[in-house]
Amino acid sequence: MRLAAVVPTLVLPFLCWSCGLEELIFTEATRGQQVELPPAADNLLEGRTEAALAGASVAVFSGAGTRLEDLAATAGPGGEFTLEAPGNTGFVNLVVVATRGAKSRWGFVPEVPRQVSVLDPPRILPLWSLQPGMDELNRQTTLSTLLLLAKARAAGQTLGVVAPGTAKAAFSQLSSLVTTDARVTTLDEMLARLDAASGVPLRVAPDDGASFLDALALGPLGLDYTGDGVPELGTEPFDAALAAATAAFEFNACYPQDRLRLVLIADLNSGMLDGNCAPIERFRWAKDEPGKEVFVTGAIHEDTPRCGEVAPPCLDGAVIDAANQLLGNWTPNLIPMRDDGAQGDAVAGDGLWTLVVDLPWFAPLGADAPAVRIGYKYTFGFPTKGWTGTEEWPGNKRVLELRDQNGDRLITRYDRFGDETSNKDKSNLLSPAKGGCGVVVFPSEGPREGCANDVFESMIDTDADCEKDAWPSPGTAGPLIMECPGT
Ligand SMILES: [Ca+2]
Ligand SMILES: [Ca+2]
Ligand SMILES: [Ca+2]
Ligand SMILES: [Ca+2]
Repeated sequence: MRLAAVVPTLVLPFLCWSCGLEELIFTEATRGQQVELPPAADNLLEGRTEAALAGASVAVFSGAGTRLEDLAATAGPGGEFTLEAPGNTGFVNLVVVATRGAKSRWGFVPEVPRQVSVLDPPRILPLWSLQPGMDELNRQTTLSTLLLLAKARAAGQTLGVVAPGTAKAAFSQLSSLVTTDARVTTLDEMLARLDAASGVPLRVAPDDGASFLDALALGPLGLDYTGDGVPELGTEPFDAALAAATAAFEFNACYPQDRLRLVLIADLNSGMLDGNCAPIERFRWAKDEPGKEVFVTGAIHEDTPRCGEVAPPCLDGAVIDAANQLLGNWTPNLIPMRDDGAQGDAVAGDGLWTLVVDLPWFAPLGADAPAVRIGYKYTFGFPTKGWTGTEEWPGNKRVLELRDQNGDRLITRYDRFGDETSNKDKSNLLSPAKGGCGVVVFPSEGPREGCANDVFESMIDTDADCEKDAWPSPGTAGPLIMECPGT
């Protein structure tokens, strides 16, 4: 880190511990000095598996089922392990999986708070302090975690969108249901039989519709996991028992109705193709210089309904002003994007720059109804520098209407830096053959023959065949969630 070399001369003369080094560093950083924030110290998540799994490898998954590659450990001879979680990131609804041979034990962690200050030392967080019942990973924690995952899936969601407090309470409740509710007891007994025979061959994130139980692990002769003396070859009895047990408890995912999380991803890699399937000239307008970084700037779009001018739904002027500040309000090279693997950026140094920002929002009343829109543009520059030689292109902006297109309660917009065929509002270079007409049109403006409307989050082409094939990953960002009223 450059910090160690720079800070002593730059900051120490002003240093008083009571006034807070962190504030000073932020001030210097936002003034554009060559100062980097020191990373926050790790959160050390201390857990334990039951002794039978001593030496197990420990992996961590997000509530949506993504393996978090950087969080891994090996259990010691007593089953103890420590996961080193980066302190600059808060996590919710983590699934911890300890595996040794065919045996595995699952556990659940509702919330790991990020470190408060970069000055704080590494923080030790025993898993039991984050989730009651997590003193050790055992069959009970496996059962409870499985039920949380299955409950979310039964509602057409993932555990990632459940309010952590709601999931935490449900997890605690499940340890008593196993003795009081026959549906949960039946499932627990199946897990016990499977474990005695072959380990618990479960999958955290089975494909859509597939069983959490790995049928292949049942072997060619099957296993009697129902306890009637007849081996099962398939997962149906298990799936039915799991469905019944998920009906034994309740939780709901609740979302704020006045905010929506936006994940902007700007791809700065070379060799990218635009909407015409032609190479993108990244540095046609921006100058390529070492040490530059990607910034974004923008504001709530002027078409967004403003309260006092139109009937609700609308945004208040003060709310719009605050959001404009979050977006940089058209000051270039002010709001940095991140390619350091933190705060929503999935992978450090991969040329995909990420900004996660929570914006004011209302649900539009229909497909053609007014909605919250933003204008924005990327720059490649040094902090506080002007537009010249840094912006993607002069004069135009990108436009985006905040409508969730794939039901994940996030707006994830992946853009290729300098792509003049995308959501660039004017002088758009998408060819007529690809649906271009020189400008970008919102569908709510009515059909306009021959005009593209690339104004939403959209699928992307991940394999360079010029066909869109997948929704972009929101990285480590999850949707905004809240405790449900009355729970
Ligand atoms: Ca059986
Ligand atoms: Ca990245
Ligand atoms: Ca979405
Ligand atoms: Ca493709």
